[in-house]
Amino acid sequence: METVVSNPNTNSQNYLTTSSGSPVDDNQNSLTAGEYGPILLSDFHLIDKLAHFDRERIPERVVHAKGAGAHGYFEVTNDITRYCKAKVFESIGKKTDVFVRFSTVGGEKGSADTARDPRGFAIKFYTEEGNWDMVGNNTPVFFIRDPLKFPDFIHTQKRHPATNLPDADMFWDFLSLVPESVHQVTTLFSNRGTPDGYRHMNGYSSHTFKFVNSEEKVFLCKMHFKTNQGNKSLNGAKAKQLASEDPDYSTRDLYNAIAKGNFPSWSFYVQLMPEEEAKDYRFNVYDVTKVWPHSDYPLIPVGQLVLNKNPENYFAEVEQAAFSPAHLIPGIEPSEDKMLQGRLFSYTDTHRHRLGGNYEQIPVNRPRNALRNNYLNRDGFMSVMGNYGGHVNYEPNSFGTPIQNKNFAQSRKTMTGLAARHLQAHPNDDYFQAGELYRTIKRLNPKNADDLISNIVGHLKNASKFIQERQVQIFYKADPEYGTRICDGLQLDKSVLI
Ligand code: HDE
Repeated sequence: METVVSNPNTNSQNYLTTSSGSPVDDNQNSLTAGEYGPILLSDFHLIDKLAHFDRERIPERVVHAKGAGAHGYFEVTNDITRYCKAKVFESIGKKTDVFVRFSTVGGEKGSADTARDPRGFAIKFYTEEGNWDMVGNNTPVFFIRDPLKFPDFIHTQKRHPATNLPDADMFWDFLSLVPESVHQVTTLFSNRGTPDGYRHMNGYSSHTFKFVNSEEKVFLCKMHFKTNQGNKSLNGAKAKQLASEDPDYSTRDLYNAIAKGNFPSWSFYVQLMPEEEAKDYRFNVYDVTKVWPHSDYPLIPVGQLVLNKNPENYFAEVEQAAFSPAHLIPGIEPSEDKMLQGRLFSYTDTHRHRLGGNYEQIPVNRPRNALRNNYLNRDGFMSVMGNYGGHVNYEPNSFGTPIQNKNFAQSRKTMTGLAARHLQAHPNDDYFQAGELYRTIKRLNPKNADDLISNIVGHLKNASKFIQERQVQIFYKADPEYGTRICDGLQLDKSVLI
């Protein structure tokens, strides 16, 4: 469990100072009236130190609280300029700085890295057209397809309001009432649900985005980052063992690999669909519970993502990193995916709560390769970059400040429809890809299908019987054999399957 850490002394001055910069004569003994007397208010150093300590914690991320991060670069290896005009893809060999944060989802900041959970896979590309954040997971799909369900779903994966304990009833009650979750549930309980650290897993945009080329043609796009280290998973027993023996397993593995010069990398591919093909495709291509078959939309290589530098300070760079799917650049746009639309609001909202309104001035979040010319958002807590000096703070104005440029307009699309709370109902759609996934896992390695069944049974058995029965029916609809095996594992009466 050794961690390789460099600990440079960055302080050129050889004496300690207060936070206002004046020399400290004694950092061991408080200033008191007499040897046994009370402490004096004039001990600024003590008061400053305690007061700062009292404020050391910021709100942890409501999801994805436990994570690790690293710096690196993205390099273009294939020309995709006919699909996307974003400058980050401009020429083969072009390199762009990145910062990546990996995470688990449900656990708190101190929770175990090896929990059965999706893993976050968030990349900040510091492009010259501003920061582009690809905020994905290690799974190509998600549990739900409407953002209105997200807080409820997350509540069920966390702690019970009364007991403050994870609760199998809550966990499965929600999932069994929301059958669209079964594809992701199948992924989660397969061995991919407990990856062997962060280096041995893929990353996916999961959502459909839009790539736009210089002629304003739109290609719907799903992004894949395939690990060059090979996919490796832990089996359920090993993951549980590590959770107690080395709860920071993935964090340590990533840090040590980079510290030893063993830089992890991922190959970036896209699946592209001309936008006009979407309406006649056999399922809703904006539905984040679905993958696009590679036989219809093959993977197109784009480049390499390499992580080659550990953070120097965890809090400054990893804890304060603020990713958002709304941080996009010309040529990369959100699609109509409802989940993605909800996310466009939620992330920057959480940053304002967690880090403050000027979160994008924090060095890790600054658009460091682009000119940040927004002199309209001024003031607020922690405006630490000069606040645009004497620039006027409105536009239009008569003083020659930077102005809008219509060349950067997003692609256009006609939208019509009834404003209503539309049910995204697609008959049978909830089940068929989950069934396909079960059959693929079994075809590739029957042992992995056995693990999937025992992982589900081992968890679902803790829920109430009526919930087990409802959930088994969902697995059965995905694939009769899949449902029957879980039914048998739980020793339920097979009549529930009819
Ligand atoms: Fe997130 N998610 N999410 N999410 N998510 C957050 O933002 C949210 C979703 C993902 O390393 C939060 O900065 C909503 C899908 C990652 O800092 C929050 C919905 C996918 C990270 C939030 C989703 C993700 C987050 C918490 C449904 C994969 C960690 C802290 C509409 C495609 C980023 C934060 C990091 C973090 C909201 C669903 C990935 C609260 C509302 C789907 C990798 O804003």
